[in-house]
Amino acid sequence: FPGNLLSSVALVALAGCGGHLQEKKSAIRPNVIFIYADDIGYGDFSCNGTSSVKTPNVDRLASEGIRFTNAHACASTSTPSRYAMLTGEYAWRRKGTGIANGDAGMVIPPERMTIADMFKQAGYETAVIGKWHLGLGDSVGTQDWNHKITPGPADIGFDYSYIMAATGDRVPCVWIKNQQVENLDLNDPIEVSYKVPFPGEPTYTTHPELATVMHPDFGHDQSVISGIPRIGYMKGGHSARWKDANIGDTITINALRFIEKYKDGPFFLYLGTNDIHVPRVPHPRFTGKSGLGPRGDAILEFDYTVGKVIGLLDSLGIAENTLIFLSSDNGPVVNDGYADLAWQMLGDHKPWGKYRGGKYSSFEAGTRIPCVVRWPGKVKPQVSDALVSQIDWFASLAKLIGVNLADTVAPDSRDQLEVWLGKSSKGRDYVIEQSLNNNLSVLTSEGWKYIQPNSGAAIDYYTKIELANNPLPQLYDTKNDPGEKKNLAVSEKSRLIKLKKILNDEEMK
Ligand code: NG6
Ligand code: CA
Repeated sequence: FPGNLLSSVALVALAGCGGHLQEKKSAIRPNVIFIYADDIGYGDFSCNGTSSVKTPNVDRLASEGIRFTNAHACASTSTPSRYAMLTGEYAWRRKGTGIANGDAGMVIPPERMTIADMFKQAGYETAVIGKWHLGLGDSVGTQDWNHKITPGPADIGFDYSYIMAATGDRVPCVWIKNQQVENLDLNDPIEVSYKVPFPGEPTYTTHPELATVMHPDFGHDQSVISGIPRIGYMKGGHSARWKDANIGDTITINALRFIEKYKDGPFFLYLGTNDIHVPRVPHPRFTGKSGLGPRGDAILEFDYTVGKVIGLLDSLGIAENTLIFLSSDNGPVVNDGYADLAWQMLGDHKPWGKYRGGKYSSFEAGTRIPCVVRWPGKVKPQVSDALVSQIDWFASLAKLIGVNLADTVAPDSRDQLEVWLGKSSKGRDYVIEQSLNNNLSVLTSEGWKYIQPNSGAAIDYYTKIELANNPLPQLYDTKNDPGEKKNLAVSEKSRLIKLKKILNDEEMK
């Protein structure tokens, strides 16, 4: 047996055994990789049918594994989605889990057990590489970017971290390796503010000519870093600033190095890509290749990353003991604030597939994301229509590796291992969805969807996305009406009451 498939390795503290560690004979411990895309929609991959962009590596993964058609992220924006995925607790239960700025304090408190803690405690080597977007340090604006920043990923279970603090469009635009800024010259210290510009430092408003790589369409008019105007102000750290065209490669290379180093396993790698979040500046070798402009080219770059990862697993001979989850943090957006011709060049491409809305929205395209699970030899290739949610990765993988979770850990996560491994088609009874406005929805396995009444804007002024905010309750039959066009709240009163109760009960927990 390869080292990480030993059959008797998971030591489990069993309740009622006086704290004695007991071996669980049945547990196996594959490597686990999350390839977590940013803003890639259900329809962005060719395996999901409505894409004009060819994604051969994702499609290969799908054909060798399970392609889920009814999989959900926990929220339609990044920070709450990642918070819930990593902690197994819905983000809407916690304050301060909305879209984080680059100077946010750590959103997951160190005392909360994460899925990385779980793997680490079970003896895995753990890493997060790529987009973080979960804050660093004690509280907003208090970080000293020129020294070790704590708390950080190491405090919530990641042995190794190589991250962007927030998003590609937010300062600080630097790589942070094991909680220290990489390539920093201490004679040019970094300062960050989300309140006021630094005196004498140019911004896009004062110096638009500095935007040599990309211009904003809306927002994104503060510090100009590496030729791109961003959200937030940043001073110093010139030697550490990333070049956007290299972000994809930097993340990929670091992920490959980690896999290679720990090939004997078991390892847990959370690989969060920056693709295809704005600003979309894939490497020049992808420029013009999709025919859809930078957004499509960034999808190609994402697919390239996937290809590199699965290619390395093949060449190291560890594909069969590596379980991959590929998914996205939220649904798609076409124009998210930069002048990158995304609408003009969209053509027939449907990032949202047959669903309505997109990123930020309560409509299905907000959280119904692409999802593929591959484990050669263990998982039979198939398409699964089971209703699944990323909230369950935690409890399901705990089950897989033989860890018993205390009741206080991952409270919203349920063991759905059989479904994730394609042995059962009976997924969740319902999933809970969360929008930008923190509006909640319930979708049941029968396809009934209830969206809470909300006074927010119906359509986002800038992105043009239909947010599904409506002062009246909405009820859709998504099996027969996947585009959520016909509100049945009045004619299906009893169903409405039933779904409302599910949501109320969840909120009371
Ligand atoms: C929005 C940004 C958007 C993106 C988003 C977070 C503007 C106008 N829009 O506020 O560009 O950064 O936040 O995206 O600033 S997420 O995928 O990380 O949640
Ligand atoms: Ca996102």
